[in-house]
Amino acid sequence: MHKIVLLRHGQSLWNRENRFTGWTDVDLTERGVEEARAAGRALKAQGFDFDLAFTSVLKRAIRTLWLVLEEMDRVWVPIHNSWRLNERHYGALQGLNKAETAAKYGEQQVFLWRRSYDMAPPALEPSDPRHPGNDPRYRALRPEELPVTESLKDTVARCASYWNEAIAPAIQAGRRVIITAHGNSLRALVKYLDRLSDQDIVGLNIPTGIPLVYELDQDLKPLRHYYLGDPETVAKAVQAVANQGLAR
Ligand code: DG2
Repeated sequence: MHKIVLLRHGQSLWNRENRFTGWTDVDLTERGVEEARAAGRALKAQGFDFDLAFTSVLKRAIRTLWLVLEEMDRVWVPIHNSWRLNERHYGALQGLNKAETAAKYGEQQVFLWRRSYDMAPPALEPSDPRHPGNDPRYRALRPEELPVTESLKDTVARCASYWNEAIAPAIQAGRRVIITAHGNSLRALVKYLDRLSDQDIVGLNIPTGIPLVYELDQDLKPLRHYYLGDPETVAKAVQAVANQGLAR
């Protein structure tokens, strides 16, 4: 049996401001830093240990991982960064406040943009300064690999290919793995691992900073999963994520 840990980064500056973030590289808030440290302490207290870590190329997930490893006295654990674990690209919505967007376009439209499986938000224009082609960290990517918007389906495709090429072989070789990533790149991984239907993934929300443990059989099929946290606190945090798209 293999055990892996999935962790959404701690609260980011734009989580606090309730803005669509996507590939925007915002840092953690003080609360986010504390969430990450608390996750590290909880993992250590529960006897978890890691040989290898995977994360995105966005600093909110990277810093969360650093803080977890620091709390566990494991800063030497090798880290693999990949853009394929980045948050879903939120296209032209990036930077907009979710509640204001719901007030303007309707809660149903925002719900579809946030949670429908195959609908992508409006794309960035090629001339938009936010275009990933302007960011040096993506220089090695082919132009056709650079998203200007993504549906969750697009995110599943890149996360699943990274899982199969990099993460699954490491787990099968006996490495104990932690993955720190984002609300939607983790929803994508969960959809892929649990073979959730396109309908069932719509209702899944992942809170910041609470470790999600997956137990996998020898073929990496999930046996069970659970959050490392008080169930009532987890349920409230999950509901708060769902509510971010309400006009208020
Ligand atoms: C959030 C997720 O991503 O947003 O891009 O706004 O996990 O990096 O904070 P994260 C964003 P929702 O899909 O929950 O609106």
